[in-house]
Amino acid sequence: METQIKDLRGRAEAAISAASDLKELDEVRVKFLGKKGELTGLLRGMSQLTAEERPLIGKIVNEARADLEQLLADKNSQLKAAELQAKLATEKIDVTLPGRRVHAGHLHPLTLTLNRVKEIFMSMGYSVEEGPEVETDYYNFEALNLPKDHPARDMQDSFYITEDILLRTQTSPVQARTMERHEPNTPIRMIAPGRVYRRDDYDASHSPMFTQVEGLVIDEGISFADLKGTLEDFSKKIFGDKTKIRLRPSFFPFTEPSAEVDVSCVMCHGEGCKVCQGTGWLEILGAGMVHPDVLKMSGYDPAQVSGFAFGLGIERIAMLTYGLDDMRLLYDNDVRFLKQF
Ligand code: 2U9
Repeated sequence: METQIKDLRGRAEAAISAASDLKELDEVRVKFLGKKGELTGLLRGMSQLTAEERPLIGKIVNEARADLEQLLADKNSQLKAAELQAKLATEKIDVTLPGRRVHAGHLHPLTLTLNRVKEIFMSMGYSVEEGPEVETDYYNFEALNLPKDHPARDMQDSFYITEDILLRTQTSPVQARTMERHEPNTPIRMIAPGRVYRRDDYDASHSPMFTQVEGLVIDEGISFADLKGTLEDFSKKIFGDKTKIRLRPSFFPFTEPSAEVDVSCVMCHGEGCKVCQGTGWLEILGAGMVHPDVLKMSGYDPAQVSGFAFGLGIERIAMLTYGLDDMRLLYDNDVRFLKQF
């Protein structure tokens, strides 16, 4: 029996050392040390031994089991370490690979243009006021000297919600509301930026919705010279120092006198080109002295104070500063266009 144990030990040791993975090693364990394994089988045969032989053989079997278990444990850790090593080799991280770019958005060209216009007027001490886009007929028309039957209402074909409520056609109602909020005859120096709505075509130069900035200055002794100086200053700041302005007589129901304001062409500086249609001038602003009746309507006294007002379209300024030939580019939200700003 001793030789049988020795032989079993030899085969088991060889099998353990030959095992190339954990599965194989476990098979070896079951074959030799398992419940139905060879060593257990040998133990069963001990019943045939004499009383003297039994403790001796028992000791040898136990030693063999302990040694083989130790060998199995050692081999087990060795194989586990090798498997981990192999896994690490395939999962290597290349820290030199370039990172994934995070695409951050940025402000829309219209917002950039509006921000620039706001900055210029804020630097001149203007406040920025806002108001509702859904307006009453009173603030949109009546308070601005456009009574119900006034033909000039047709100039701004409107989107009505009810007979008395409409989408504002200009930001002027914000000025009327601001005047009403003020103590009568106290100075105002404000701009009102925002979206306005008119029934219009949708093409390269028209849109039923666009962005306006209107301005209003009221104080004692405000004159047409203040208006002209302010708009000249603004034009130079937005289009460059060499920009000239030119005023032509015009008509608006809420201002008297009224003017259209042109700037020297931003492309050709007055030489005449495609953008200015050969004239050397671009129309960008409407302006005038606030009509006395408009002052009165909002609680101001035209005998004590006077004021000027102006209005411009942000889309037009954006198209001129960025050289765009189609206004719809500003509304399409095509990322290929937007990412250029
Ligand atoms: C009050 C008094 C006066 C606002 C003004 C204009 C002239 C004007 C248009 C130009 C092109 C807007 O973008 S545009 O369509 N605006 O020409 N707007 S004066 O006058 C006011 C407003 C409110 C109480």
